[in-house]
Amino acid sequence: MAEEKVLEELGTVESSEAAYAVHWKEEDYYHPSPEFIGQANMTDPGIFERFSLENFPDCFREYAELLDWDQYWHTTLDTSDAPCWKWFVGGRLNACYNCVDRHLARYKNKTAIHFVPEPEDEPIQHITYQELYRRVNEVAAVLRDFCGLKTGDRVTLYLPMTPELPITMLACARLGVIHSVVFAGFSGQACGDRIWDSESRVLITIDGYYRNGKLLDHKANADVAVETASNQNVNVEKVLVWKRYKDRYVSQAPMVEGRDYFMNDVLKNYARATVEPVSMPAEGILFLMYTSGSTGKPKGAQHSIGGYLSYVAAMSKYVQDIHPEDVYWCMADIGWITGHSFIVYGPLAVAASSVIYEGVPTYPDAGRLWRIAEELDVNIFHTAPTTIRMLRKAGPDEPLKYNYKFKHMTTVGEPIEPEVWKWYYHVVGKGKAVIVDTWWQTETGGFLCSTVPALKPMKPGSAGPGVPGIHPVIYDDEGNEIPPGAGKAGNICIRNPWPGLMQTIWKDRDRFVSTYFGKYNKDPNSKDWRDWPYMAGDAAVMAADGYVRILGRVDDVINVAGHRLGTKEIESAALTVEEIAEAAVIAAVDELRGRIPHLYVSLKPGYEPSKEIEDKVSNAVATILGKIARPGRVFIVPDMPKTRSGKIMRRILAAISNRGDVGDVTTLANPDVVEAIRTQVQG
Ligand code: 6R9
Repeated sequence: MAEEKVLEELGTVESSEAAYAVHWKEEDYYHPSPEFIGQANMTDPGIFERFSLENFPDCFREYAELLDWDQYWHTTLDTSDAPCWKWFVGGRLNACYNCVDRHLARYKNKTAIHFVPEPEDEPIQHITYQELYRRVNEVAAVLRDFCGLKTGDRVTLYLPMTPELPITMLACARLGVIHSVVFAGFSGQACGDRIWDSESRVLITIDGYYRNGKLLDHKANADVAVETASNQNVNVEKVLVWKRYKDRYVSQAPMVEGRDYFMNDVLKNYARATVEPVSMPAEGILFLMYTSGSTGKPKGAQHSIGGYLSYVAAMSKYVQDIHPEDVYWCMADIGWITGHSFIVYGPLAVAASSVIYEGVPTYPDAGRLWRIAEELDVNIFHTAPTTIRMLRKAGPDEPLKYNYKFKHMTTVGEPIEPEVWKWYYHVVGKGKAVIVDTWWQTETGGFLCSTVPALKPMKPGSAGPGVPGIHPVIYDDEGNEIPPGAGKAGNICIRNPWPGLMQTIWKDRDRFVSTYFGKYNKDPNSKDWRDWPYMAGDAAVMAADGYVRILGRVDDVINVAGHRLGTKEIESAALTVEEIAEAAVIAAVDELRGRIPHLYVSLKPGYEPSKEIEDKVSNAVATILGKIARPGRVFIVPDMPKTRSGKIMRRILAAISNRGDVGDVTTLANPDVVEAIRTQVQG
């Protein structure tokens, strides 16, 4: 294991060379049961032929036809502004209509959302499609008539896992208002920076919510967000505050006169209001989703309406195999892309009954999830390796005590170790459910690599081949293809555009082009999509069968428990502490969370290392970026290992944290410090 982990690690942090050899044992295939195949949405092997590159781009009409259009498109793919691809040009539709209104004829009494509060004594809410329709319309009326929002405006939603979040998102989509959802676990400051970048005049939040047995005061964070934005000259005019309980306000933060309004009160004036869904161009903007990049500034991935919704609807139907009769539960947070695509837009577009759970998976005990699954008769389950590892540790035999029955399970967010995959398969899935390991990104809207479950066998630890319409390729640093089965890792790219790919980075086209296309584009003036492979930023290996195994990030983004954190963001936060001179963060392998940040800092002259300084640094990171970014360890070191040009060698620090080989250090400016740090860290 050690060798594989270290190789992965070097790739995760600072890859100087894309291609390196990888050694592991090929895993055996696992096959779907005849029972699963018999009921699956996609059983036609011809789909791969239909989505071959010869049929590109017209093949993607098949996905778009899953939606209801007000007007059909005249051009499937417009490449004139390469690589900002435009899909289904000329088409018009409304995303909210497709996720709600169109289901009323057949499913109005069917549950759209099962909301499970964390406190186990609070009743589960079952929101039907009819009720969802009514609530979304009322909120849309508030946004339009009370807030004055119109098509193209941005709104920041700083909301946790309660039904108010998807309801507010859908209300925005109904009006063509662009939502930017900020994960509720992020700090107020982080939210404020995102309000600032998106120039949102309205913030929608909630007074409080439950996590791990505690009622958290969220409005207090929202106030920090508004202040942070206004310090950067973006003034939030209105803050709409949902109440976790209709009859009481659970935050200590005062409501600001003339700025803050209780959504629940305002809504009373809009009871039973209806708002016509605005017919939007396919190329309109549905939402922004901020993700960490390699510089300090988070980037707003900008997703379209027609292309995005077509793509996620198809993925929910064919890869997740969701039927309207299923009860589908994705454990991700809606504040991340997985929640946008695979709790809200994809599942609702295919008329799913979707579970939203407020709390943490192991509260109050390791049986909680399985009790929920049993009670609601969940049959499709979707979570991340970090949660699977946590559940496996907390209650390895717990699932077997409950009488639920999954037909399908998903894993997403990080590479899953084959041992963990097998526990998921045998214990959580009881050996009956298929697993799809879906590799994709905030930027890509929906899945890139995964098996189509009735058509391809599973292989533990491998995501699978490209989904229909996605053609992955592995390049070395020089742009040569590494053939399948070569046993060498490289940069995974996608040869072709697809409708789910983001349109650009909000207000930063140059960054979009250089980050995702800069390395392998041969001619910046080309309008031919073949000249613009999309570079995902992950290192990967492709086996002879075309299955892809993802090794981790090649750029300096750390993936902690499935959440991406920019090294620069963490380091900048550490540098806000007065005593700190330099900071370097690396991804340390952690049994439970996959990766945790280890932060190495050096002090300004005149300061002595102390526990207080370590705590100060750790707290600064948690306050500025949120608890998720809190470093697992802070090491105060005498100096950073550096190249002669002064570049900090994070790779060496990663090798020390992970007890790997530091390699040749003789070319460093200060080779002696490596030994000193190793002794300090490893003892
Ligand atoms: C959907 C999501 C994207 C990064 C991605 C990769 C890692 C995601 C994975 C996976 C291995 C999988 N990643 N899914 N690695 N196997 N099935 O997670 O989006 O938050 O943008 O992260 O996550 O490194 O580049 P996002």
